[in-house]
Amino acid sequence: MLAEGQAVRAAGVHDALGAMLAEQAGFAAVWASSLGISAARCLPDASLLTMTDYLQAAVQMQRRVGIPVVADCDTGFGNNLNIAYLVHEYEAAGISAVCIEDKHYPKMNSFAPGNHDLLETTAFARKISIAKRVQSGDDFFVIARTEALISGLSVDEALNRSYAYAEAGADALLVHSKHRTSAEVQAFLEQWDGRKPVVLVPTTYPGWHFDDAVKAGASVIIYANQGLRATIDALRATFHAIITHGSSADLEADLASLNDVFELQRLRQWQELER
Ligand code: SPV
Ligand code: MG
Repeated sequence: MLAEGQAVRAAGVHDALGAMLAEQAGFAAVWASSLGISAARCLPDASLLTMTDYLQAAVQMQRRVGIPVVADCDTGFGNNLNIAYLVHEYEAAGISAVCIEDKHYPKMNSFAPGNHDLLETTAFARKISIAKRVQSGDDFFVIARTEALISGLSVDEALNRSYAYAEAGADALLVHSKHRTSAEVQAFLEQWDGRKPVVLVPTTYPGWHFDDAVKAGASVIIYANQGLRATIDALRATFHAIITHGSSADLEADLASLNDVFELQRLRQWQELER
């Protein structure tokens, strides 16, 4: 889609069920979110889970959907050799795209208080060039993510870093921002020369319509945690109602049916295998 100039929407998910629901809703890709995968274990998104944990989660998603899984690989889980190992493992496992960010390992989630210091530009560019050098096929996609704006640096710094990462071979640049409006990323897009697609994550500026983001020059928009937050609210409200009302009767009309569950499990196709 990117090669044809089409913009892509990706939904952040933490498991195969979320990936399938995103695909059914019409998303062109899923984002195997480090925040979501950690939160599903009630752990902070702070490099506590290992590469193997994240890889397994991404593979579980990719096996069940036809759209690409973009694996959020944090900082690449270590140094240059960890990057090379990551690319070997993810590519061999059939994951289409990885995203690696320019913070130090261990990293902290972009919206959480903590250390958001960045690697030197050249050091991270080297990680990207190693990632691209060790991939074996032509289709593997490496997104370089700069946390420059998250760590309080300027749009110019984000641009300088993005150009350096593009030169190092990145297939796309993710520019993360925690600004309350799209102003910061719009300033970035106005100056970006378009040599590679730009990926945005409008968590703190949710009012920016997809069409407007695309008009401004964005190519991929990741709705990183809306699904996770919806899940939390849905489970909390459901469990609370059952405890409060003493039964689930009042809820039934608003709950997915068991047939719906069986469809998502492709139960009929599985049962046909036995015939
Ligand atoms: C994620 O979803 O894990 C991300 C996006 O990396 S953010 O949580 O905004 O850092
Ligand atoms: Mg993440």
